[in-house]
Amino acid sequence: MNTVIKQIKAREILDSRGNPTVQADVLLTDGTLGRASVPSGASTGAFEAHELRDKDGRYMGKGVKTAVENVNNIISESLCGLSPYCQIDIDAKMNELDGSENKSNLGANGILAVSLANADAAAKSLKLPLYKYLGGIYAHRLPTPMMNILNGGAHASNNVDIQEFMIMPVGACCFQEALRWCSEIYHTLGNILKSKGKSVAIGDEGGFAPDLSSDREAVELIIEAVEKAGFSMNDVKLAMDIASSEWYSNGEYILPKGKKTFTTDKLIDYIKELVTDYPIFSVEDPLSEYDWAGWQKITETLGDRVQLVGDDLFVTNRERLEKGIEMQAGNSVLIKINQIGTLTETMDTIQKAHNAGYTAVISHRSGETEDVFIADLAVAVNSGQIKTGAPARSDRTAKYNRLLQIEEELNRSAEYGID
Ligand code: 2PG
Ligand code: MG
Repeated sequence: MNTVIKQIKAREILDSRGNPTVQADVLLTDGTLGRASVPSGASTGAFEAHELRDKDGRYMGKGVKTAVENVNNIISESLCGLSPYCQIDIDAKMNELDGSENKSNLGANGILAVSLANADAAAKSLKLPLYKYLGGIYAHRLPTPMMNILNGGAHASNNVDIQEFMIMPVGACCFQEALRWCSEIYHTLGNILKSKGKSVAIGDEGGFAPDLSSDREAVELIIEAVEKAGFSMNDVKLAMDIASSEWYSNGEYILPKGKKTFTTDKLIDYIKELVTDYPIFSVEDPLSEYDWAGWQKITETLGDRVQLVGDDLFVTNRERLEKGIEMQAGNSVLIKINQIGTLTETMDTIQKAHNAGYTAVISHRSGETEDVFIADLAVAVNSGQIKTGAPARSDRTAKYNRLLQIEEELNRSAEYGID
């Protein structure tokens, strides 16, 4: 007898910030249970798929009971009886049921939970690890982590305006070594901050969140930590998420904490100085999701020297990415599954990026759960890069720990890093 979906059940659970989010179970007729939980952003892009929140008295309005009910009634009724192996059909069916441009009727949070739980169930029922089910025989590349070890912006209550300062252990031989390097650098940074009398409190993604005098101080502290931990800046590169959409208002960039204002040109000049002075490999959201002309300009100026990643700009959306490719805006896309809301559309955007010579960086959200789907996805599509926070806090380390398991399982066929 053919295996089909027998039952779908969603529930409201908590994410790493203590806010509600959706978890879904997909049960198959062969007894297999697939499960997935959905993350949630703080610095969300204006063009993301709609995260449905109840906006009532529960959980300060952040409850997701309506999204859960939509799964348990509308989605469940229409998907039960379908084959779990036809992911494209299942995702298309949910989009059809929703009927909106941005999944605002049923909620992208509910839809995504089912989409991912279905893939999990399908993989388990075929007795395949998820990365192999999603990626096939050529899924073998362990990603270079982009580890956010110093947090600012909307992810921390310190005075730092840039949201993320990250390290990338590009010179490590394998993922296991890369993870160790990052952990040693992270702890060394903590000790340096303590010795300078600075706070070692952490932000939403597990990185330290001290008050600092400038962005340069943040970068220099990290370089000091890398070198003190015994590594060279040839082997460990830096990355930043400027998250500048958060600053954009009426054509200007107004930094809320530093109370500075930049025009597009001045912000490009400033980023150019940082990239010239420090070993920075990647800059995410240097300009706003509305500033297409600025993106073209920065890509023309820096695109051959540095990876320019569109997060809020592209929101994992194929059409926005196509526009960027056409306009030569950026050279990389950040992939966040809940920005677009189904696995099919996520894979579609990744393929589009790769075909156009753009890199695709698989990413967590600042609000996460213990779900490790993105670790398997990163290997499945041979992305070469993953951004999933500091080597601290289980919501972040769960993904890194899953990558350790995958590397062990792939054994000699595993390759590490950016291709
Ligand atoms: C980002 C993310 C993840 P958020 O801007 O890249 O680091 O943050 O989930 O808050 O959008
Ligand atoms: Mg970002």
